[in-house]
Amino acid sequence: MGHGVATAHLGCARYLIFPSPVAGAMSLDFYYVPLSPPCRSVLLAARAVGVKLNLKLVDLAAGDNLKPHYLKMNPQHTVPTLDDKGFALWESRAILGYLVQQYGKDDSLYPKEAKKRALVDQRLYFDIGTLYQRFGDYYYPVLFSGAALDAEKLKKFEESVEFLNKFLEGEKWVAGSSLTIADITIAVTLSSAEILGFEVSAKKYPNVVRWFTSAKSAIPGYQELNTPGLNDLKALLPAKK
Ligand SMILES: N[C@@H](CCC(=O)N[C@@H](CS)C(=O)NCC(=O)O)C(=O)O
Repeated sequence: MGHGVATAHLGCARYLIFPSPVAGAMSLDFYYVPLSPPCRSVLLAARAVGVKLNLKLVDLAAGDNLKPHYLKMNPQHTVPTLDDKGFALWESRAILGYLVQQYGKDDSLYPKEAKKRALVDQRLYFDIGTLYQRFGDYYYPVLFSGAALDAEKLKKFEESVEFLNKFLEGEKWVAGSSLTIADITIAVTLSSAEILGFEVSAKKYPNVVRWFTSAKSAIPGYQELNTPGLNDLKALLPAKK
């Protein structure tokens, strides 16, 4: 989501009930907005790792992220931002890697072995630079600037889902044989497109559909942590005339 997000009712009260804390775990301050896909990736990764987040809802419309204390922590003023006892980190995919390395019980979500990690990184960069980028190029002008859907931008997004379909040929997960943080961030991107009306077609993208179905049940807390923000995103769609 770009700058100047026109927000969205943030529905604060509803979010105070999640995510459920993990008993005995450490707590990290987490600045977020549920409708933001990068924020939802972090919620899911934290649950998968077993880290409790001390949730701090940021009201972008009110400029919470432009206040001095926020800018001191993150001069780029984006959500999500993690504050681990004074260590501030933003960029969701960097946060996902950090959570696994710092707090994971093992490295399965972000393997240490060079080639396995390189493959996860490739998929993370594919998401930030291609899949999520093209998703945003297509949908965000409609949600935040009142623009019309652009067929050329849709073609570019469809091409990126076709790439994903090819990556998944004969593979259970997006970066090898086990679930990783790349599955989390890519599932969040795809679910965000789906809620906004993109058809994840079994005919066009059979491998993606097979993987997406598995990911939705294998990612811990998927429905609980992803669905409320998806619904908020959908509510930003202009009413059909
Ligand atoms: N690549 C970043 C994107 C962060 C981003 O653009 N966040 C948006 C909300 S989805 C935001 O903070 N917008 C307000 C601003 O940039 O001031 C990530 O994955 O964390």
